Amino acid sequence: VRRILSGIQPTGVPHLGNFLGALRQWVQLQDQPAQTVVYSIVDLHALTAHPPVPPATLRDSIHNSARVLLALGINPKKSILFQQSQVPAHTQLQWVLTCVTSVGWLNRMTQWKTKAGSSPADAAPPAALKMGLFAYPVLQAADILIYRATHVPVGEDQHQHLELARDIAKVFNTTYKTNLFPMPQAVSTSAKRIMSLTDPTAKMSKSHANPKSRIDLTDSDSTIAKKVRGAVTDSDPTVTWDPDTRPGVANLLSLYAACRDLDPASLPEGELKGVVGMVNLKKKVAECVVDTVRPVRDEYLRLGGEVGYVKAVLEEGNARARAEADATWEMVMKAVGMK
Ligand code: AQP
Repeated sequence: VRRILSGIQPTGVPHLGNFLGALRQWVQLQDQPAQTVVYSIVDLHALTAHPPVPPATLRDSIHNSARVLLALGINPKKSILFQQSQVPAHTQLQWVLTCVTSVGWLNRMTQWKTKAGSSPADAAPPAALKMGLFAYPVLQAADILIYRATHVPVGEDQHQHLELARDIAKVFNTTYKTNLFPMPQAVSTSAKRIMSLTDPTAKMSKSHANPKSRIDLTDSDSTIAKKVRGAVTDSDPTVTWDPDTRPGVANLLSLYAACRDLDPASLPEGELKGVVGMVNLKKKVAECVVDTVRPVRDEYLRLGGEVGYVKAVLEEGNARARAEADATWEMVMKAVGMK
């Protein structure tokens, strides 16, 4: 039986990169028979943001993330939608996993190295960096393993962390001579990493300071058009697929392709044949992004009048997730000898 788990950080409003890289797939996966599907708003992970997210903002982001997830089609009858911090077994398991995870493994994590800003791979990270950021992938492994998940739909940027979760599962099983944790495997979309509109060499990110760098799933049609118009490209007016030399144009083509389920390399000689000039390309891209975002945003706005419903969905999800997670925690305590 498949057990599916994934999560999203409430560090802001989910954006188009989250949607095309992961969330769209969350919706599709919940329609298959005989499986357990668990989707988490991972607020404990959001505490690793620096500077910290102000409490009132975090509270709003948790609620708004739930609203966006419901708006894009997560169905609480088919999936358990819950808030991570309300299920204590995540952090309980994290501690146990921390005790079998090597510091060397965590030091190799690209996200840690990027966020730590230590570009030479062997440079020591600044001492003021927080333990939470370093241990983030262990909590992520606990998020997955506490549901004994077999399938994890995540964007390409998270594959290294998932690989680590498998290593941690393996070392736990070996250390405690058990087969408690199955090896979780990634489920990927064809949309790879969606890049920032203002810097096509960095990924589109919720927590980036410049809101023009991303398209939020709650943006109006005119905001989307404005952001796409402002996207960084280059001075060549032709439309070609050259991710290495023309990353800005490639990112626009990737967006178009992902929204329409096409191969981006095929666009210059296919659907976008004859399009010349960045203004024209951006018009085309804005149109298809608007078509993709509009239904989600409209439902999000409608759910603004249903605060009680959104809260009730999370509360019920929290209780169901606790039951699932506590069952695994019992098994972990027995395997380790705490019970
Ligand atoms: N740019 C992206 N392109 C494709 N997929 C992406 N994902 C994130 N950014 C992109 C995927 O979205 C899911 C949820 O992400 P997350 O909230 O757990 O954390 P993140 O990867 O750190 O996303 P952000 O938006 O960059 O958040 P911040 O700024 O808070 O760090 C994941 O499956 C991720 O792969």
